[in-house]
Amino acid sequence: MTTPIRTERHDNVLVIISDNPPVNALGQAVRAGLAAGIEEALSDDGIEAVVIRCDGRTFFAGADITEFGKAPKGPSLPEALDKLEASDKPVVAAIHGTALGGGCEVALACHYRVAVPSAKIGLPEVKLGLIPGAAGTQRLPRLVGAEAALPLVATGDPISAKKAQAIGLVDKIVGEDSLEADAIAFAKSKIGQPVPRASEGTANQDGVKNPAIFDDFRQKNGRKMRGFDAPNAAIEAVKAAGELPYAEGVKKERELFARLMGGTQSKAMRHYFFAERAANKIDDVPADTPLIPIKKVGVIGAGTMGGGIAMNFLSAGIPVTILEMKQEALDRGTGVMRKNYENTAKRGRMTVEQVGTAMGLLTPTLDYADLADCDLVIEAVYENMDVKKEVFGTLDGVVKQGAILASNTSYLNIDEIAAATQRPGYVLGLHFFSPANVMKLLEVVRGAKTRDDVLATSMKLAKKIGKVAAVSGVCPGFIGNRMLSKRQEQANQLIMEGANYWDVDDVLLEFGFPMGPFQMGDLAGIDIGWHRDPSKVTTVREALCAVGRFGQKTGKGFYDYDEARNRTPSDEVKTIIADFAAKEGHAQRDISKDEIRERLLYPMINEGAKILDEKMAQRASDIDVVWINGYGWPIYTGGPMFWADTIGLDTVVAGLEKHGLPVSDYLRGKAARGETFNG
Ligand code: 3H9
Repeated sequence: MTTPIRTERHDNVLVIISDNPPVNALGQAVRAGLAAGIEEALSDDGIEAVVIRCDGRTFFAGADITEFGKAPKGPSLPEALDKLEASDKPVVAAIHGTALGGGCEVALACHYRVAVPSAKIGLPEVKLGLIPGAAGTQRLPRLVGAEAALPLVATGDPISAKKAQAIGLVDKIVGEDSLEADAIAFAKSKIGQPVPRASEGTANQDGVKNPAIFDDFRQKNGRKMRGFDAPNAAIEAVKAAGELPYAEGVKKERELFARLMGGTQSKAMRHYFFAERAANKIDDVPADTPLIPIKKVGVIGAGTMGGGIAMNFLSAGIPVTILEMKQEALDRGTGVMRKNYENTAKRGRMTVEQVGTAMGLLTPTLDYADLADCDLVIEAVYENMDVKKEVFGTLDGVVKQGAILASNTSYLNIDEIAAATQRPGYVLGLHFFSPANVMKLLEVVRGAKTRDDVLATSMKLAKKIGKVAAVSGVCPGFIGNRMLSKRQEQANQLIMEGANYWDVDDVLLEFGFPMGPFQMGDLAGIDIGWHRDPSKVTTVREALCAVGRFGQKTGKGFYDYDEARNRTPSDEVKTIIADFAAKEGHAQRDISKDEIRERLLYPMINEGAKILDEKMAQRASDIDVVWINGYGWPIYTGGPMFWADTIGLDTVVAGLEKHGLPVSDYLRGKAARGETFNG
């Protein structure tokens, strides 16, 4: 049997090397190999120091998540790491790539840490609904202090090697191309000195002297932590590191870890971890499909959407030619892009030079001919089939053969758009979400004739520009908006039947969405698409527009807003809705929040089931990926389909029937067979 761990002697230094692709996850064989490596070093008098490093693209990226929930096989990571730390021969972690989670804990159990400049170090367990479980919450604060440890443990965001050195987590930054040699030299320089152990550090006392750091952290990050269990447990564990002796702190960490591991949130977030990676794979497109090189991108339309789309590519260093019909619109659009970048720079998330570099890659134009040499052109014009067809017809005549033509349409038929060209195989939908430079989701819409290489290239490109992609078939609204329309239908219906519109919003807020549909309407502007005739009122939205309630921008929409944009329900709107409902002949009644929740969410599950049945989504988890990244579905419930699995499909069917709502055969069948969507 081949083992993922081997050792090599370099004079009096034993180098323990892990080779467990793709990310050196700390599975059982790796843990056993590490423990054996340390035993080898300790039992050999000729060895005076140890280096631990990894082959491949990264240092240990954490525990092997696929082992979670299965019967544990020893040695456990805490056992292996205690053995390592107990060594009186100095042990040095040589870090490249990402030292994450259990990988960071390996490094913490070593007596010293050296890293290449490009390395990143972090404890992302909270992103899996967990906290570190191999003493990371206890060793880290003792090494770097509670204040520096808190953000690492409770937000899960990794830090650079440079930052890690600044807080005392890394002892030395070494050469990018000489990690092993530099780590060996460093280890040799420590021979004969007493070994420093993180578990014996005293930096954790900062949190005891100044306990306000915990409340400050909670206050600063409260909004991001809303609804999540793990960050609070993370704070508790770091606090315990200051208050309890090491062994008791470790016990506390283990209790918290075990509780989270057994809870629904962590199951949901682990589901999401694998869902995001699965979404990137297209079942019938071979993984080795040759890709089309994308060196230059064209964007049609410099409005909010086009500008946002273009920024994704500029930020990734890909030149963009952006086209508008009129100079004024072009100037306005590129001006907004520059301003967005400058604001990012003001917030310290970009340097002024980077703004210059990104904008330097942008070529504004009024002439289609300038798009001729683009490898990919994305159209982001008005949602109208005739307009889109005309644009694609023009593009087909101008842009070089072999280039991809994509539409950013949010619901139109891609096959019909593709038919306006002589190259339907090169046409697909790339549906970005607004604001397109911020929102993570990219729905990749696969037309009937879209070629494999066009799809594979789009998935790869999505990753390059930092998006999470999911493939949808051609159907109105694709995956996301198709399901959204079912929720919106119920939201509108509920307020006609007497539900308070703020209750509808609050139900979604309490579920974990960032906002409800009426708040969303106010934010986006109720007057979008309004015909501007106050005498013509056929919907509640038109009634609100008729009295100048356009949303947040006019200080009133569904809600009244104060200067800080806090919302208060409006009596005027309540009356408008009641009058409208009376005119339409709807009887009003009190509607409970339970009914509201069921009627908003269960029809979405039913629609998701139909999407699966029609094979518009490849797998249920792709739907979860779409809703979590594009619509703010709370990740700690795992997405709509995983959530339905956790509450039981029979519950969903019974709820739909109770409210007289349609149930698809697919959903009914799965529920009757006691199945789940996610297997
Ligand atoms: C932990 O450590 C708990 C401890 O505190 C306590 C223990 C007692 N396990 O992301 P990629 C797979 S919790 C198993 O596409 P990239 C992944 O599924 C863990 N598998 O690559 C994919 O498989 P496939 C804390 C893993 O270059 C393949 O590797 N650590 C694991 O874009 C490539 O992954 C984390 O949460 C794993 N830990 O990004 C870090 N990690 O090819 C999780 C990856 O079949 N990992 N795989 O689809 C990451 O964040 C990214 O994978 C990383 C590389 C940044 C490392």
